[in-house]
Amino acid sequence: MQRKRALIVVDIQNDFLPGGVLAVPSGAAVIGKAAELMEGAWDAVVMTQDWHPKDHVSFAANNPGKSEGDMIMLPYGEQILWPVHCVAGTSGAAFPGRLSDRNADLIIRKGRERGIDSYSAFCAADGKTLTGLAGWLEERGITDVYVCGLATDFCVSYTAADAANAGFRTFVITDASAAIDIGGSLKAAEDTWRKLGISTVTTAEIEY
Ligand code: VGL
Ligand code: ZN
Repeated sequence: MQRKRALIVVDIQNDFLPGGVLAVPSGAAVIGKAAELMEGAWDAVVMTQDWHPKDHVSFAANNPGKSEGDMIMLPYGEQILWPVHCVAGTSGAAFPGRLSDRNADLIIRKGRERGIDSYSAFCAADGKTLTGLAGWLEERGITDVYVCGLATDFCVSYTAADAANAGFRTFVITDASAAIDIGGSLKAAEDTWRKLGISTVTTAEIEY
């Protein structure tokens, strides 16, 4: 079988970068790596953007009496509360200037529904609301999915897990990703990758 590879660049947005409201430590280093990857010979390149309405349920400010980092219970399960971030159309939600979307075939915007958070590029946090990305990749004959971006232990990991569960051979590009690492979240992500047969690679190991 001919293998076809897709690159998914997850949430490299100003709010997750130094100076942003939810800056991922060492997030800046991934911009150059991701930009370099996006110049490679992929069969498809997908970017994602966290893209929330102002009144999104995942913002601590929209949950009276709650603070950032608190957990609340929603119909679909536990939800961690974040600072206000990646509000649709703001500069915080934009890609940094150094990361061009020129080579993107598809840009997925997620977290647009007020009451449901969305880490994965494939599916919202309710486990039901699909973005259509699995079908989009399948219809193009993609067999292998490479995921990088921010944050390793949230949106990158959830995207990789859903890719693996959808039947794609899945890789996380570690040096083109950076983690938030709260409450053991990076270790939990790595455990999930092992269970699902997700491999890790570095940008230098990818051959075109
Ligand atoms: C993300 C927290 C909240 C991410 C998105 O892109 O990893 N993290 N929303
Ligand atoms: Zn978000």
